[in-house]
Amino acid sequence: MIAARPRLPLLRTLLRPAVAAGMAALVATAAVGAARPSHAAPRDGGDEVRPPEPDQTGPGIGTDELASRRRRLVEACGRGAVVCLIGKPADDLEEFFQSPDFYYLTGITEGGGAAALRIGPDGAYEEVLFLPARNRMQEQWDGPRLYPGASAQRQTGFAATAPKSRLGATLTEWLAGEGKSLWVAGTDGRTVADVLDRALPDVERKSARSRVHALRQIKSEAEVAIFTRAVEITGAALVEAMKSAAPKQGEWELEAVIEYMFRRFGAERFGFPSIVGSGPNSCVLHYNASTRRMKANELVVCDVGAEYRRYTADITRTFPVSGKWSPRQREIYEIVLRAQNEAMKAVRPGATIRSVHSVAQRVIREAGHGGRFPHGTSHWIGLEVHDVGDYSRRFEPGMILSVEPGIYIPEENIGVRIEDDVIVTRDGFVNLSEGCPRDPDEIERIMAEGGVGNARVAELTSPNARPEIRPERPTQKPPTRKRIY
Ligand SMILES: [Mn+2]
Repeated sequence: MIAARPRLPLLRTLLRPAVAAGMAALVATAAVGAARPSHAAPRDGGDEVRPPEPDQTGPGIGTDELASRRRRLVEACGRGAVVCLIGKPADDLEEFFQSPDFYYLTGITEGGGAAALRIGPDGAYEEVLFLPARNRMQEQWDGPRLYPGASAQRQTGFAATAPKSRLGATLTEWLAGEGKSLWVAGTDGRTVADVLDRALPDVERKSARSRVHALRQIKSEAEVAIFTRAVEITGAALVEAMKSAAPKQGEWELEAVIEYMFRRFGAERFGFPSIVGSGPNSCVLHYNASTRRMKANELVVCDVGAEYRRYTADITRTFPVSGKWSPRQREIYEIVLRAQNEAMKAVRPGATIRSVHSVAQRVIREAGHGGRFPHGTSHWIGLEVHDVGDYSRRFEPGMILSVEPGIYIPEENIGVRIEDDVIVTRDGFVNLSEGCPRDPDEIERIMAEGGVGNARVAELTSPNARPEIRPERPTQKPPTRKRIY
């Protein structure tokens, strides 16, 4: 997916797809980690319940790593900092999706939580997780949820938990004395205001947002493992799309193949609405209606990303609907491929998004298509498809970015974009999506095979005519039924 210019920080929120209601009731697998035994609910006080076990076979993030992120945040805020993290409020009517910052720091996917963090007077790190009190009536509707107690401590790795109603009192106590300041991170500003205005109407607060985002920019090994899975799934989906594509097929069918593959390999959902644009739609950068039938001799651009454990991949492949490039399509494709390869080679510590972009621009300009590359080459990727963080920050090992040049020629119905996800290493980069073919000959070979989208399925048997909603009115009155009771 292409980063809009100017960048829209809310894009991800606006694009957020439907979230299965059940997800809200789960603490992320990532957060729960492997340390938890997979059977028998713990018996704290005899009646404690916990959310059902999510699938834990894939990579995850341990509670130790989450705790160290929180601690690093407090340290980054400086001496005397008290940090308040606020999650999205619980809401059973709207689809729930946890704030990425709060999720990054706590691993909690449920609503209504908050946390207080500080370096205590004795120099030791302290933290408390605040949760809504248990509501058994609500559990009948939403299933078990986190509530204050030993079970939540175990699941989240927080050293202490307390009822949400104690948040204000705890912060007030921690902020007493000289040289203290309240830093806030987590959900959007309005929610923060709602919560803190009630708890601490007179305390001045500072935003810890940019500090959280700076942490999020450098991915840990565990994050890279999760992200790599998201990339692998997305690559497999694109290969299946290449195999499945055929003239007369609907864009929606190709989109369904891709999204089926996401789910088949355990991705929770797509990280952004899939872009599957054929012919004229290949030139529409954020086309996602997918309502057109593809024609032979056209290209189709598939810009898609599986979301796995909340991390989203973002890969684009362009291929000929009929499985064979026309000479002109191949010519344009090879320019974009060259621009992408050259731009990737510029990825190394110390480089910037701007410097990578200028390489891609130069290759495309020198090939005579300077005015046909209207978007940026790169954006950060992670928990959000257009991930947070300073876009002018020099590359450091562990940063993940897209490299996605494109050329669009609407008058020829030719739009080509190629996008891969690369990670900055100590001495250069690794293309994490290398496994998804880009070579035009290899794409032709793959497309000669059939895919899941070509499988024979039962035909619909209903007649094409508009079905009768109501039988014709009888000309005679029906006989009156005898009342039998
Ligand atoms: Mn992208």
